[in-house]
Amino acid sequence: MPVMMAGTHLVLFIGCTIALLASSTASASIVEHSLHVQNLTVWRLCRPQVITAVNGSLPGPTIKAREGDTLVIHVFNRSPYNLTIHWHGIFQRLTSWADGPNYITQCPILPGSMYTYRFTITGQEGTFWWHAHVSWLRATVYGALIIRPSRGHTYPFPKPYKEVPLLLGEWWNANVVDVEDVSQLLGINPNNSDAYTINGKPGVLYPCSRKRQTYKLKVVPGKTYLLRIINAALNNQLFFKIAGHALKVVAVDATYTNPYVTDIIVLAPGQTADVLLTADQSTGAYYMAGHPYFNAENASPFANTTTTGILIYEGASSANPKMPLLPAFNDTPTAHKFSSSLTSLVGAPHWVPVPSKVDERMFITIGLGLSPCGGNATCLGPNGLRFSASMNNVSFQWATSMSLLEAFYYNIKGIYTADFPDVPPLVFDYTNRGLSQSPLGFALKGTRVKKLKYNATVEIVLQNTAFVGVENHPMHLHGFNFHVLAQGFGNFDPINDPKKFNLVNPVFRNTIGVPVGGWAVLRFQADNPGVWLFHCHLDVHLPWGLATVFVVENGPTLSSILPPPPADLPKC
Ligand SMILES: *[C@@H]1O[C@H](CO)[C@@H](O)[C@H](O)[C@H]1NC(C)=O
Ligand SMILES: *[C@@H]1O[C@H](CO)[C@@H](O)[C@H](O)[C@H]1NC(C)=O
Ligand SMILES: *[C@@H]1O[C@H](CO)[C@@H](O)[C@H](O)[C@H]1NC(C)=O
Ligand SMILES: *[C@@H]1O[C@H](CO)[C@@H](O)[C@H](O)[C@H]1NC(C)=O
Ligand SMILES: *[C@@H]1O[C@H](CO)[C@@H](O)[C@H](O)[C@H]1NC(C)=O
Ligand SMILES: *[C@@H]1O[C@H](CO)[C@@H](O)[C@H](O)[C@H]1NC(C)=O
Ligand SMILES: *[C@@H]1O[C@H](CO)[C@@H](O)[C@H](O)[C@H]1NC(C)=O
Ligand SMILES: *[C@@H]1O[C@H](CO)[C@@H](O)[C@H](O)[C@H]1NC(C)=O
Ligand SMILES: [Cu+2]
Repeated sequence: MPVMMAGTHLVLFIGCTIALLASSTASASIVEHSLHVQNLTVWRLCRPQVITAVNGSLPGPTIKAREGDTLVIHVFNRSPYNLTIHWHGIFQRLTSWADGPNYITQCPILPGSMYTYRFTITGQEGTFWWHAHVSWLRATVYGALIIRPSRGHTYPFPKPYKEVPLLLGEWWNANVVDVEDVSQLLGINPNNSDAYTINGKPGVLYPCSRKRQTYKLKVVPGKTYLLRIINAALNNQLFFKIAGHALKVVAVDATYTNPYVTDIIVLAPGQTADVLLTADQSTGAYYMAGHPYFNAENASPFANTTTTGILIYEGASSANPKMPLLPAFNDTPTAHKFSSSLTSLVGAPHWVPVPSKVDERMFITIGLGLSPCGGNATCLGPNGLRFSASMNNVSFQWATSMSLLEAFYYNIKGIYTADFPDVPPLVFDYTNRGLSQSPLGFALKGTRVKKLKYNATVEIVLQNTAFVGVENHPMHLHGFNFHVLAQGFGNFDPINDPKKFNLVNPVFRNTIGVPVGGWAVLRFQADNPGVWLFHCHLDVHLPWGLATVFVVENGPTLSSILPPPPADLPKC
C-alpha cells in the first residue's frame, strides 16, 4: 500500500541520517513492495523446468509509482543463488548503493537473506524495468517498473485508453546458471535459447504453446493503447511488429521522443520503447511477433526462432490471425533506420539540452577477442583459447571481496585502479575484417575504472572492432542517460563525423546499440556521485569483460555528496 505524504517536499529515510529533497509537486508517496525470489516449476515447450522466479510468476510483478515517489523494495532471496536487483534506467541520484550490479555497488544478497532497496525517483518518468544483476539470473528474474508523471502532470500526447507492458524475453530448456557456468568453464559460446517470449509466453510457433502459452491482448475497436515494450532478452536484439498496425513511438528508454510512426521497431536488450497503437483496423485477430536482429559476422548459429502473441479485437474470434512479415534476421538497414530516426522531444517533461562544453573526451574500442585459457583448464574456443571481450584493450575483471562502491566510499586501496585509458593503446583500422589476429594482442584482465570530477561533461566515441567478428553491442550506462550525438558505420572520422553531430534534439537514452562494425558518439553530464557500470547488455559478453566503470567524485554541496551506505547493505 502506498503511504501518502501529502503537502510535504521532505522524505525521511528510516534508518538513515540524511534527508533528501524530493523534486515533485504537491505530494510524493512512499511505494513499498516485497519481492520473493525462489524456485518455481513452470511448463514451457512441453516440459517442466525449475526456474528462479519472483513472486511465483514469469515475468515478475510490475511495480508502479509516480515521479517523485520513494520506492522501498524488500527483496527476500529464497533462491539457491546469490542475488542482486538492478532498477534499469533509474538514475539513483545520491543512492548509488541501491543500483544493484553485483560487486559494483553491493555484495550479493545471500540465499536465505533479504535486503531493502530504497531510492527516490527524481526527474524521470516512463518505462523502466528491474532485473537480477548476477550471473544469468535475469533470464527469469525481471519485471516492469512503470513511473507515471507526478500528480497533476500529464503525458506529452493524448491520454491512452489503456497501458500495457510487453516484456520480450528469452527462454532456455535448462537451468540458465548451468548454461552460463559450462560456457565459462570451457571458454565457449553458451547454448542458444530455446524460445523467445512475450510476457513470459513463447507463442504458437513453438511446441505445446498454442493455448495457454500464447500472450493475448484484447482491444476495443477505435481505442488507443500505450504499449510499454521492454527487451528483457539475454543475448539478442529483437525486431517487433504487429500485423496490419502502425506503431507510433513516443518515448524510448523513458525519455520522450518526437512521435515516430513505423511498422517495425528494433530493441536491444536493455532498451525500452513506448508505442501508441490504435485499434483502427477491421475487427479481427492479428499476430504480434518478435525475432532476432542478428548482425554478428562469422558467428556460430543463433536462436533463429520467432515469438508471437495475439491482438484480438473485442467481438472477434481469435482464429486465423494475420501474421506480420518480419525483416530478415540480418537486416541492418532496417534496424539502423529505426535507431537513427529517433529524436528527443524538445521541451517535454525532464528534457535535457546537450551540454556544450566537453571536459573529458574518450575514444573507446569495444569488441570481442580471445585470451589464454588460464591455469591448466581446457578451453574449447578457437585454437584452445577462450572468448574474451575488451574496451580499450582492458577486459573487465569483477571484484569479489567487496563492491567497488565500498572501496570508493571508504577509500580502500587494492580493489580497483583508476587508470582506465581514455584512448586505445594503438590506432589501427578498427573495422578491417581481414586481420588474422588482434593488433591489440590479448587484452589483460583488470578492474580499471575511469574517475570523473563531479559534474564533468563526458564525450565518448564508441568504436566497434572487427577481430573475432564485428557485432552490434548494446552499451548500457548506469546512473545517467546520454545524448546520442551521431552514429555510423566503419571507423569514426574525427574530422568529418563531428560535423554530423545533432546538438539540438538527439535521442537521450541509457542503452545504445552501437552499429555493427561502426561507431556511436555519446555525451553525458556526470552530476551523480557514485560508482556506475558501463557495459554490454548482452549477458554473453559481460563475463567476457565487455564492461568498465565510472567513479564519479563528490561535489561541493550537501546535495552532491554520496550519503553513507544503508546499515543493512549486504557484506561479502
Ligand atoms: C531449487 O532449484 C535448484 C536448481 O534446480 C535445486 O538445486 C534446488 O535444490 C532447489 N531448491 C529447493 C529449495 O527446492
Ligand atoms: C509478492 O509476494 C508477496 C508474498 O506473497 C506479497 O506480500 C507481495 O505483495 C508481492 N509483491 C508484489 C509486488 O506483488
Ligand atoms: C547445451 O546443449 C547441448 C546440446 O543440445 C546439451 O547436450 C547440453 O546439455 C546443453 N548444456 C546445458 C548446460 O544446458
Ligand atoms: C535456423 O537455423 C537453422 C540452422 O541452425 C536452419 O536449419 C534453419 O533453416 C533456420 N531457420 C530459419 C527460420 O532461418
Ligand atoms: C592443475 O590441476 C591440478 C590437478 O587437478 C590442480 O591440483 C592444480 O591446482 C591445477 N593448477 C592450476 C594452476 O590451476
Ligand atoms: C594490450 O594489452 C596486452 C596485455 O596487457 C598487451 O600485451 C598488449 O601489448 C596491449 N596492446 C597494445 C597495442 O598495447
Ligand atoms: C554542471 O555543469 C553545467 C555546465 O555543463 C552547469 O550548467 C550546471 O550548473 C552544473 N551543475 C552543478 C550542480 O554544478
Ligand atoms: C556468493 O557471495 C558470497 C559473498 O560475496 C561469496 O563468498 C560466494 O562465493 C558467492 N557464491 C557464488 C556461488 O558465487
Ligand atoms: Cu556485447
